[in-house]
Amino acid sequence: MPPPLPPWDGFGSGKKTLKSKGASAPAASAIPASNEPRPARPGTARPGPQVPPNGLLQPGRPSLGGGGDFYDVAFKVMLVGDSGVGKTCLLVRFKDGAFLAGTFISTVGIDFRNKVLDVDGMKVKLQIWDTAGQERFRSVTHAYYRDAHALLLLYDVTNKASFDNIQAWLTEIQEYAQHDVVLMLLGNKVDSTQERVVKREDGEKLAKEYGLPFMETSAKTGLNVDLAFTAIAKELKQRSMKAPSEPRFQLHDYVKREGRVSSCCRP
Ligand SMILES: Nc1nc2c(ncn2[C@@H]2O[C@H](COP(=O)(O)OP(=O)(O)O)[C@@H](O)[C@H]2O)c(=O)[nH]1
Ligand SMILES: [Mg+2]
Repeated sequence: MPPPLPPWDGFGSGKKTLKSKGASAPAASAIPASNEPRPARPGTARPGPQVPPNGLLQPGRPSLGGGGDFYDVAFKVMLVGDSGVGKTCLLVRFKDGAFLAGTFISTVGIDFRNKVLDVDGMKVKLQIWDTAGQERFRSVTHAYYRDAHALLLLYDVTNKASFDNIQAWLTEIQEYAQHDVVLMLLGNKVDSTQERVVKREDGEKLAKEYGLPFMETSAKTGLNVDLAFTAIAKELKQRSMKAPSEPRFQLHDYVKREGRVSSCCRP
């Protein structure tokens, strides 16, 4: 077992210090600098037309993307967690409002999807990256972490090992992600009440230990899926504003207030 990590201080603290190997500007309003060529990922296409050749988004630059999506500000979000926890399904649920049952999806994987959200009158584009199979060997290309403005870290409430591995994922994230990356812990598959082995309280306890916002989700029923991405978008949007006119968005409070508890059968 790796030694316990200190509580996550990457957000909510207002600190803007960054790791020396990261960006030199606040991560939420500036794209992390990365001059290294983006490593090719097996079986995936290059980023679509919305993304410049260097693979980076340009927050603050309204654009007409491939899907005709105007936006004011854009961010990269990454889904991480063990293989099979439901990352691809979560992304498909959020983007298309559908659930992909069966096992084929876990081998296919997808690259990324864009979705533009209206956040308090501002068009916030999220470019959401799926880890497309690499998580099986926990070999997610480290450059991807560095580029991410937000990470959704998932475990599966029906799979204890995926929960136990969260600490290892946090070690990776702490090593390779931006210091002030927005990070949220999600316990997925709460619709599977019979198979549940990780209690909601266990997820809450772990999240508290590391200072992370936490929710339970279901890609199958859609529970809290939109909310998770909306919360991320709100936090990122506010961070990107140089002199926010509104009171500071409180991610933890928002998630606590708005999150729905699965209606049935706590173990
Ligand atoms: N019951 C249930 N099954 C899910 C949920 N999310 C994903 N799955 C199933 O779990 C398996 C793995 O999902 P997938 O999205 O491929 O996981 P990934 O490897 O993390 O991308 C698939 O068979 C999905 O249908 C969920 O919220 N509830
Ligand atoms: Mg997948």
